[in-house]
Formats: sequence, C-alpha cells, structure tokens
Amino acid sequence: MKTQIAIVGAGPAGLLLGHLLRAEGIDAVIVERASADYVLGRIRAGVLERTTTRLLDRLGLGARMHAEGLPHDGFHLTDGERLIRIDIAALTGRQVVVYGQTELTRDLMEAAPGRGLHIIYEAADVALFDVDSDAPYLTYSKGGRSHRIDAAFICGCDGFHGPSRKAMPAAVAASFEKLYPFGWLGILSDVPPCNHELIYANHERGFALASMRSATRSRYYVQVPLNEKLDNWPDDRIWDELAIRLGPETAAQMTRGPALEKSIAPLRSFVFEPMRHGRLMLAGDSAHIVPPTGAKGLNLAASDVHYLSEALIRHFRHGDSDAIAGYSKKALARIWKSERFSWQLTRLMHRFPDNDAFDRRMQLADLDYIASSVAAQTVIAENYVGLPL
Ligand code: RFL
Ligand code: PHB
Repeated sequence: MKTQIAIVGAGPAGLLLGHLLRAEGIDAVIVERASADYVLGRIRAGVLERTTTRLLDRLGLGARMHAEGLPHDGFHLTDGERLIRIDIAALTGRQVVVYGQTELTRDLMEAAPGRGLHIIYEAADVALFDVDSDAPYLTYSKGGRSHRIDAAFICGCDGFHGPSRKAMPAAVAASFEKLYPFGWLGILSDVPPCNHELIYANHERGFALASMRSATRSRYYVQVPLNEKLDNWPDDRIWDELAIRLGPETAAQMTRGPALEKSIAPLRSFVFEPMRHGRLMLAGDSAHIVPPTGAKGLNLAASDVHYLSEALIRHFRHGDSDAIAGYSKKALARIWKSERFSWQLTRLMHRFPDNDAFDRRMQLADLDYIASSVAAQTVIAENYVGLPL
C-alpha cells in the first residue's frame, strides 16, 4: 500500500493527526497494534484544555463533547484541612472541559471511515525502515500475512512503549527522565462526584485526587508506593483512604460504590529529543511523558499534532519543508514548560519517601502562600488551562 502519511498508533495523537490531515485532503493510514475495543477500554485522561477542545471543534467533531463534557471554571488544592480554590475562569478567562479520553477517542474513531481515514487495527510487529531516506516504509503483520506501507513521512504516535522512538538512531538523540518513587491507584465508580470541581489533596499520608467523568461517574486516585499490588487495595480500603486524605468536609460529600475499573499507573517525567529524524516525526507519549498531576499528557499530544499537521500541510500545499525541519524545536518549547508544571505540581502535592519534617513544612508553606497570593494562583491557573500554542 502507498499513502502520503503513515501513522503508527491510534491513540489521541494518531487519531487527531489523521483527522487534521484528512481535513486538508492529505492521505493518511493508521496502523494500531490493539483492537478498537482495547484502546477504548484504557481509562486515562479526563481534563481537556482549550487548545484540545478547539482542535475537535475545528474538525467539526466537538458536538458530543459540548453536549456531555463538563466545563470547569476552577479546581481545588487542599492540605487535607482547607480547600484552596484556583479560579481559572476569573484568573485566565478560560475554562477546561472534563471529557474522558475514552470518549474523545471514540468520537475520533467513529468519524474515521466517513472521512477517509483508514485505521488498520490489530497490526502486529510494526517495524519502520529507511526513515532517513526519501522513501521510508513500515511493515506489519495481520491475518497471518505480512504487509508493507510506503509513505512520504511516518509519524510515530505509538505511545511510550511503541517502536517509533526506537527507530531514531541513538547517535542523534538524547533522553531526559525522572522516575517518581510512587504511583497512582485509580478507581472508577458509578457514583456522583463529591464536588463539582476537581480536588487535588496533599495529606500527610500522601496525595489523593477527586475527579469525575460525568454527574454520575467519579474517578478518584490515591498515591501508593511503587510496586504496590492492587490485591492489597479492596474497594473499602480505597474509599477509607480517600476519605482521610481528602479531608472530613469532602469525605462527608463522598458517595462510595463498587469499582468499575481499578489500576495502578507509575509516574514518570520523560523527554526525548529531537522529535524528528529524516522523515520520521514523533508526537505525544512516544516522545514525552508527564506525571498526570497537571493533566497535561493528552493535551500535549494534541498540541504536538497541531504543530505537526501544520508543518505537513505546508509541505504538501506549498512545498515548504522549513516547517517540518522546525517541528521538533517548536513542539519541545511547549513540552518543556508542561514538563516543568507537571513536575512542580507533583512535588508540591505528593509525599516522597525521603521527605522529612522540614520538607513537609515547605509544602504546607507553599500551599499557604498559594492560598494568600493571587499572583501564585495565576501562575498555576495559566499553566493548568494550557499555555498558548
Ligand atoms: P497513547 O494513548 O498511549 O496511544 C498510543 C497508541 O499506540 C499504540 N501502539 C502501537 N501501535 C502499533 N504498533 C505498535 N508496536 C504499537 N505500540 C503501541 C497503542 O496501542 C496506542 O493505541 O499515546 P498518545 O496518543 O500519545 O496519547 C497520550 C495520552 O494517552 C496520555 O498522555 C494521557 O492519557 C495522559 N494522562 C492525562 N493526560 C491529560 O491530558 N489529562 C489527564 O487528565 C490525564 N490523566 C493520563 C491521566 C494518563 C494516565 N495513565 C494511565 C498513564 C491519568 C492516567 C492514570
Ligand atoms: C482524571 O480525571 O483522570 C484526571 C484528572 C486530572 C488529572 C489527572 C487525571 O490531573
């Protein structure tokens, strides 16, 4: 098969990129290792910045997000005792929208056939070749046969564990990584949220987050040690721990229910540079990871593909390849600022095993300062709603 752009991975980055290219009449084919149901079964992000919602609107695919998504004017930080509201609407004039990654992914997947975006699911053994030549290609196997796709460019949107980043020669690349000594245990339950806005809590026992997917579906997280076993956390223990960490006022509003999904995700900061080599470009989690504390991962994937689609469109429309050459630098400038924000918020809100009493007092003083300073709240708000493209 021959196409203009071969995309590896049908997560948010690959799907959004495919649609943005198709909207300009550029041919794109996505190869995805998993089945559509498997991709939709992964419970992940929940908070969309305006840069992300605007992309969906531009594609004319925002109807369900506007109907079912929950616009939020603010969120809360707490030290387990008092709530500090960050009024993002008043401080920045913008909102965020709570709309699950699974819903956004479903909207993009369902619209694909009608827009000529070809997605090949269950494509095994994807391998990339000749990415530094004018004729890159990839191969995959499906149905017991091996297949080949020739393309003008290959876009690696295959997440942290995919093959695209590994196809970049080590000699031209550098990676930067920070592993955190804890993970987030997430629980999804069909109970009403405890608050109409998100609450990020720093309790002496560790971090907790109260989030949601809808007026009847809640998403909560608690910080747990790295390598913690899910078996150690029956539902009741999670609810008890949330009640302690979120504080008595919030706990009084919390409805408990059975877990629809429970999982533990490790926390990591990671950046890979550069994001382009020859005719291979990376976007989303394949090039960078942020800890989920700032809700930036999916939104960064969206801003990457915004830059990348613009560069590819300029190449095909105007024969201008400067934009492709400049893609990595442009995307990385925004990525590093989101890395910084996610890292800072993670440090502010979590209990680190080597924290001593002084470190704890520093966190509390930081929260106290934020509570009293509009300037400090503005810094948090403007990062949370998303920096300009
Ligand atoms: P994805 O979503 O990982 O998609 C990559 C796709 O590539 C496929 N793939 C392959 N395909 C073909 N061949 C191979 N060999 C392949 N290997 C992999 C995979 O099957 C998959 O379908 O990456 P993408 O598109 O870059 O999107 C990134 C986001 O998914 C991620 O950044 C966010 O989920 C992060 N994140 C959050 N982001 C936010 O913006 N706001 C949030 O509130 C938020 N909360 C979260 C999060 C991530 C979490 N976890 C579990 C990591 C909460 C959690 C708990
Ligand atoms: C979520 O609802 O899954 C969520 C919300 C905010 C975050 C991370 C995850 O910062």
